[in-house]
Amino acid sequence: PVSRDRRLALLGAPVESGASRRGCAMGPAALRVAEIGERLRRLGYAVDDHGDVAPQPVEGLELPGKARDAAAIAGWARVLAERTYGLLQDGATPVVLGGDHSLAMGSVAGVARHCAEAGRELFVLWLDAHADFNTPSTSPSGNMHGMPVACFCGEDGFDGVFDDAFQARVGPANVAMVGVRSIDEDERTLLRKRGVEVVDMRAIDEWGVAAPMREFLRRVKSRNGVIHVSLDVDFLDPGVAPGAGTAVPGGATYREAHLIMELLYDSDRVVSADIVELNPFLDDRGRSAVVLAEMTASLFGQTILARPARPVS
Ligand code: EXY
Ligand code: MN
Ligand code: MN
Ligand code: MN
Repeated sequence: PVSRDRRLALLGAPVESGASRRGCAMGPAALRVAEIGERLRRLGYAVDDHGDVAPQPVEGLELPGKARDAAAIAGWARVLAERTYGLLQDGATPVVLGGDHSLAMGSVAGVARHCAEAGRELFVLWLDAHADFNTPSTSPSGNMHGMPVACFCGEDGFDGVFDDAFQARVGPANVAMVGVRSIDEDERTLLRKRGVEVVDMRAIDEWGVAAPMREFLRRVKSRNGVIHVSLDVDFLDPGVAPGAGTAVPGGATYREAHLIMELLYDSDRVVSADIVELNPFLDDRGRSAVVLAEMTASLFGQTILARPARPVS
């Protein structure tokens, strides 16, 4: 059985200027109303809610190309890198509550630094309708929530976001994207060039989620790696989770999403997570907040099925 004597650390990051629409700043509050902490405590974990972080003040950062509000986004990224790194160094499991997906520039930077220092290979599982692999020079919108993966994979165009302490990167081959169904042209070219694994919704419809997930987990295990899970609400079908600012039809079903979480829990290799892009202003009576809170509980061992979870072969 997978240990539950870990301490889980909730960290709110009410950032929204990376997104195209306002509203994600209310995400952490909505996830707390959905009892995300209490659900995890009921599973037996010690859960510390550290409240919401405040961004570092950053003056005059200009990124070449289109990157709206780059200085402010960098301010959030820097504080999140420091905090997630510190929590992992203290032996806790950070769960960052967003806020828009630009926050992952910071959370993953912190996890990557910890893993580099601990000599553990880091893999990132990106659950999203989008690849978030744009750079300031490829982005069609300049919205930085479409850029975090390119940033932590070390693509050009993000100089100055972090100081020297947080230069650790994730290799593009160590990123697996699941649920993708909306990619920009230049983004697609860059993804191919870098060899990022993209399990799009077509692949899920043909193979289901279990086969690609088992392959990913086998690779992680073969490298004795650890996993950072980044869950974007728009990974789910909008019918399941309407509270998304960049919703795309044809997303993961409720069960496909839960199965991914259950397989991740069985792997016992998840060291950190982001739960992002929830926009309560667009939600339907908190439905999406509850689904995300349930998904997080599944990620840490709550099974909604009768039989006990079987270990991944
Ligand atoms: N690819 C589009 C862009 O870069 O503007 C849309 C990105 C949406 C990103 C959301 C967080 O997943
Ligand atoms: Mn995203
Ligand atoms: Mn998305
Ligand atoms: Mn399907």
